[in-house]
Amino acid sequence: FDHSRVTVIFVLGGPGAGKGTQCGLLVKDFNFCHLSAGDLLRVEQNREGSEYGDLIRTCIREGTIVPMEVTIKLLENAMTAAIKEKTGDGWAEGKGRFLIDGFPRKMDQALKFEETVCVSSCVLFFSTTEEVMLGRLLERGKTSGREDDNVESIKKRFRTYKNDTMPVIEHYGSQGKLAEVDSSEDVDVVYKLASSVVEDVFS
Ligand code: UP5
Ligand code: MG
Repeated sequence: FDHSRVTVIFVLGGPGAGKGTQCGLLVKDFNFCHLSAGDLLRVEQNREGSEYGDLIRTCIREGTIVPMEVTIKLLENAMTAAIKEKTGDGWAEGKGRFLIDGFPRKMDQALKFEETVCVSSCVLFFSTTEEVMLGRLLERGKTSGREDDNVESIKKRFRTYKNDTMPVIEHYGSQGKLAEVDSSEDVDVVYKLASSVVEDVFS
């Protein structure tokens, strides 16, 4: 995708930091297409005939990262489909705005995606403490049905986040592309900060 015609914002933050919640709100105000890498993987996991179902299930439960080829392909396909669907609907060709949520979570994915799919404009980083994230995930786990919303899996997700994803965040920090938002507060307080970051990207 041509970076001058498609805007990609990566949305990062630890498990339960509030990425999905904030993306859901940003979509309404900024006409984004929201693609959650985790959601795309969960759909692929359950797709009949998928050759990656078992692999994805194991990685998600263990909090490890699915091989990047799988995730990048899913994202690329979803971007192509969104552009096709939205062209003519306020998305004059090439004005596509994408929020890519929960990706890239490892350096190799970041480099590969930007080399082969599209360069990102900015990285929106939701930061808070493990204590806050744990509380939110356990609460959500009562009803989410997500196989990774249990203490065992959550601990593994935190470990992967520290070891693999923090270096990605530092990388974008050193490129001057990182916009950090404290996501410890209430949803609407966090949203004020997040939406002002996005306004700056488009102004
Ligand atoms: N909540 C949200 N904001 C709140 C606030 N301000 N105050 C109070 N409560 C708040 O929020 C989590 C919960 O907190 C919700 O109940 C919400 O109401 C509440 P949510 O917005 O869902 O947080 P989010 O950051 O999206 O948390 P999520 O659990 O989705 O984060 P993960 O990054 O862990 O999950 P993801 O789906 O991205 O990935 C899952 C797995 O997929 C990974 O562990 C990995 O195995 C795999 N994966 C890959 O392999 N590769 C990828 O590229 C991506 C994923
Ligand atoms: Mg999410």
